[in-house]
Amino acid sequence: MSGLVAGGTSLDAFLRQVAQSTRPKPTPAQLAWQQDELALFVHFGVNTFTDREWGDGKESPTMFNPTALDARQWARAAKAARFRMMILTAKHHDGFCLWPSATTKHTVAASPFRGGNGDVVKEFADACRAESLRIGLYCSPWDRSSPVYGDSPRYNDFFCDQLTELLTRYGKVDEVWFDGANGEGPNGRKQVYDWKRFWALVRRLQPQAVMFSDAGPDIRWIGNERGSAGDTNWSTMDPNAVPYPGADGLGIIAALQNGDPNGTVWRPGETDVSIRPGWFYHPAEDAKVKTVDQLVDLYFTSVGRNSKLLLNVPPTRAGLLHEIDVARLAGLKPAVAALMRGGDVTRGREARWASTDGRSAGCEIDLGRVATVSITDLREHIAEGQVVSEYTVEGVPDRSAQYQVLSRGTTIGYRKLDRFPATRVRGLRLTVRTVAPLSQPLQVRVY
Ligand code: FUL
Repeated sequence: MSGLVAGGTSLDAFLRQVAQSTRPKPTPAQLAWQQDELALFVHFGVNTFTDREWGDGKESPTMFNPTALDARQWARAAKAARFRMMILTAKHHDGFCLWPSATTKHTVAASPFRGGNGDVVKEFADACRAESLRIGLYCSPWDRSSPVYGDSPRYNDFFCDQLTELLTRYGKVDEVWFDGANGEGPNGRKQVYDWKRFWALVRRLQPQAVMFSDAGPDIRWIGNERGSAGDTNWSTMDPNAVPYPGADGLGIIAALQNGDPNGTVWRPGETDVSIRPGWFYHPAEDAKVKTVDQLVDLYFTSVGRNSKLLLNVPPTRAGLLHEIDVARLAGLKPAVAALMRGGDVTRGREARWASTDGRSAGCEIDLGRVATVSITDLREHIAEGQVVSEYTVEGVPDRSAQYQVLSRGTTIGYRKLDRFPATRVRGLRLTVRTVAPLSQPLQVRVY
């Protein structure tokens, strides 16, 4: 692997090092966010009780009445399913606050929940901590109940006050989630959000938290709610491609799906999708919960495409995750493990790396026995950035046979998983093209 790691004394080696070192890299928080792989989204609020997806802000807070709310049950289900974080809709578009905010009367304090003394955000944060899960909060900018929405400076103050409450009352927060939805329509109220101010406030109050929105600044939306990251998915991005959350126009979805190999910022994509057709719980959807096989597919099209899966599992009116959802959730990781049950066949075998120039590299692995394989799992050392733009994995059952392609694609990044028909192999060959030299050999696992 001598030619792989830029070093040595030649001018060529020096130039390679420069090309590598100027590329964007993740912050420690972005890296930890990605390594978690799985996060649970929790949509809960007045919509749970009205059976709607978007409330209009006119709901009476008295209808919010979960009778058996147990955030520990959510957290235990997440933990048991190997999820590492939970993100709660502290406020959705209807403006109802799941915490007793001083900014509005449209909150849990005006509901029968815990006799008006309840605080769902607190119970949620406590439950996350008890189960060692990271904590994320979603605070919708679009607010249909706030009377000052549309009076831009006043609403921006109001929104900052809400963020301040959320980010100072509940201890450490790891992700702040902003969406770009706005259904006001052409004759609706027009609010100009002060995104720079919101982002600076979050940075000041919770410097370690990553911020998610279509426009980052730390994590970008993946461009759809179907659970599918771009097959080509760079974690680098042109910050001007999506100027603000909710921006639409030509090329925006492609920019979110694919990122940009020449992008100047590190902004990995998060894949949010619901286990049910809706984001909020609706009894009529109990028969439409995604199956374990569907969840496995989502794992491959998100985590397996250099993204992170943010899977929504909405609590019922009782305030509990439904048993069907909990069972499906619990089935995901074991089902992925079952696909890999034969173990990594390259384990303990030497990968002989060769590099022809700074833009390509490859390795061969002799397995020492014939093995049947059906999954490749490739990983770049993303702490130093992302550089692979094309890869091919080939296998051969014996020395006299021809190599055949097992998997091929474009980007790898944190992790690229490919499934293919079971094939008998003894020798493996990986070739990659890169946009800058690899800082370290790729991690290759084959199951
Ligand atoms: C969107 C919202 O409009 C949906 O209701 C949901 O919360 C989804 C995750 O984000 O912007």
